[in-house]
Amino acid sequence: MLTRHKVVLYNPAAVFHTMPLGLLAIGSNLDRNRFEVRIVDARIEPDPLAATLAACEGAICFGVTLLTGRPLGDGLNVLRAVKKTYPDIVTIVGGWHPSLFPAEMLDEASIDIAVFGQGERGFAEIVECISGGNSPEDIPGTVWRGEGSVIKGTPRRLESLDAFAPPDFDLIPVERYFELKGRRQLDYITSIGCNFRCAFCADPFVYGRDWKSVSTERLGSEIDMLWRRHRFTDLNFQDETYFTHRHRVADICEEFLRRGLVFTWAGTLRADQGVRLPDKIWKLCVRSGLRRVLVGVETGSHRMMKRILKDTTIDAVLETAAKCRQFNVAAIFSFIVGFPDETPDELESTLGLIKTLRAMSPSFETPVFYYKPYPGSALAASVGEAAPKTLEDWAMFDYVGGAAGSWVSSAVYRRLERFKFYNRYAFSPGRRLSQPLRRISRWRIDNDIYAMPVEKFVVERLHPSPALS
Ligand code: B12
Ligand code: SF4
Repeated sequence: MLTRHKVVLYNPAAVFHTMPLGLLAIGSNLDRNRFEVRIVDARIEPDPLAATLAACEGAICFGVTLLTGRPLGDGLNVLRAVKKTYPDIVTIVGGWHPSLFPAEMLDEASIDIAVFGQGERGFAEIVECISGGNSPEDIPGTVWRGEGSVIKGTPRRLESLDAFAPPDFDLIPVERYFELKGRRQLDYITSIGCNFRCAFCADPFVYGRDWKSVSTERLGSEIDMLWRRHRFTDLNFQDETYFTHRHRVADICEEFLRRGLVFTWAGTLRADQGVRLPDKIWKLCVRSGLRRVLVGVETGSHRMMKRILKDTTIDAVLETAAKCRQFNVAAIFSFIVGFPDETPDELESTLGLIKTLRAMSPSFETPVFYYKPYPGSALAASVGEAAPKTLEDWAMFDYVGGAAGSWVSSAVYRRLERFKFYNRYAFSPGRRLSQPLRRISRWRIDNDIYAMPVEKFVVERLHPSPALS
C-alpha cells in the first residue's frame, strides 16, 4: 500500500472570510491517493499557531500563501515556528507577495522555496520531488537555495485553468465560512491574470498582461455541482476582471439559466467594459442573478487617470454608473488616493467624483485606499527611497488599518481619513439610531467641513474594529 504523505497549507490571518482559493487551487492539484492535504486557515482557527504545529506533525512540506501587508507578517511568524519545531519540513511560499519578490523571500531563513506566478503545476512538481526524497531544484517558476546563492528558475507560461483539476471545496469547512461571512456565499475564480496595464497594479507585473480562463461548459457543471451540494445563495467571482470577454460572460449567464441555478452573483467590471456591454447582456446578467459589480475607478482626475495607465475615462465611469442604476445593479466603485505626485486639486477631483457617485444611488459604495508602491511599475519607481525594503517592512505595509505612504503629508492624511469617515455615513441607509449621524455627515460632506470631527472620535471609540475604507 502507498504511503500518503501529509502536506499542510496555511492561510494567514486577514480581515475578511473570502475562501482560500489559492490554497484550494494548489491543494486540489495533488494526487489525493498519495497526498493528504490539510488546510489551516488562521481566520477560522481559534489558535492558528497551535493548529498548524499539530497539523505539521509528520508532514513532508508546509506551504503558505502570502499577501503583502499583515498576512505576510503572520505568515512569517508561523513559518519560523514551524521550521523551529520541524527543521526537516520543506517550507514553500507562494501567492502575490512571493510572486512580486521571489528571490527576496529567501532572505528569510525559515523559507526553503518560493513559487512565483500561477502555482498549481510548480507546487505539484515540488511536492513530487520531496515525496521521492529528492531536492526540488530546477523547477520553473520557483526560487531555491543553491550552492551559496539563491537561484531563480525560468518563469512559467500562464496555463488555461482547464489544464488543472477544479478546486475541491471539501478541503475546507464551507459551512464555517458561510457562518463567518453571515451569508451562504461561495467564492470562485474563473480566470487568472488581466490584459490591462494599470501602473499601480501587481497583476501586469506578475502575469505579464496575459489572461487565461476556465471554459464555460466546465464552469457551468462545476457551479451546478457546488450549488446542489452547498446550496449557496450568492456566488462571488474573485477574478481580476471578470467581464474580460463579454460573450463569455453571456455564455456563463446562459449556463446558469439553462441549468436552473438560482443564486445571485457579483464580479469585477472595468468602467470601459461597462460602457461596451450591450444592454441585452446587462439584462441577461441581471436575469441570471447579477447583483453587484466592483469597478476600480481609482481617481477623479483626468491627468492621474492617464498617469496610472488606467486606459479608461471619467465619462466611462459615470456612464457605467448610470447603467448600474438603470439595471438596478449595486456597485462598489473603489478609489486610490495618495499617489506620489497627486496634486491637491487632483485629490479634490477624486473626492468630488466619489460624492457624485454616492449621490447617484444608495446602492453605490466608494471605498478609498491609499496607494502602495508595488514594484515593476513606473509609479513605484517614482517613490524611490520611500518604498519598503525588507520583508518586515512589507509586512507593516498594509492598506487595512489606513496606513498611507510616507510621501502623503499628515495634513492630507487627516483630511482623507475624515472624508472617508463622513462619506461612509453620509449616504448609508442606516438604522433610526444612526440618522442624526447620517444627517451631520451629509452636511459635512456637502459643505466640505471636517474640522472638529467629534462624531468620528466617538464612533471609533465605540467601534474600534478595522475597516477597509
Ligand atoms: C480574495 C482577495 C483578498 C482576500 C484574501 C483571502 C485570503 N486568502 O486570505 C482579502 C480580502 C483578505 C484581501 C485583502 C487584501 N488584498 Co486582496 N485580493 C483578493 C483577490 C480578489 C482574490 C485572491 C484569490 O483568491 N485569487 C484566486 C487564487 C486562485 O489565486 P492566487 O491566490 O493568486 O493563487 C495562485 C498563485 O498565486 C499561487 N499561490 C497562491 N498561494 C500559494 C501558496 C503556495 C505555497 C504556492 C506554491 C502557490 C500559491 O497559486 C495559485 C494558483 O495559481 C485578489 C485578486 C485575484 N484575482 O487574485 C486580490 C489581491 C491579491 N489583493 C490585493 C490587495 C492589494 C489586497 C489588499 C492589500 C487590499 C485591500 N484592499 O485591503 C489586502 C491585503 C491583505 C491584508 N492586508 O489583509 C492585490 C495584491 C496585493 C499583494 N501584493 O499582495 C490583488 C492581486 C488585487 C490587485 N490586483 O491589486 N484580498
Ligand atoms: S487594476 Fe484591474 S484592470 Fe488594471 S491591471 Fe490590475 S487587474 Fe487589470
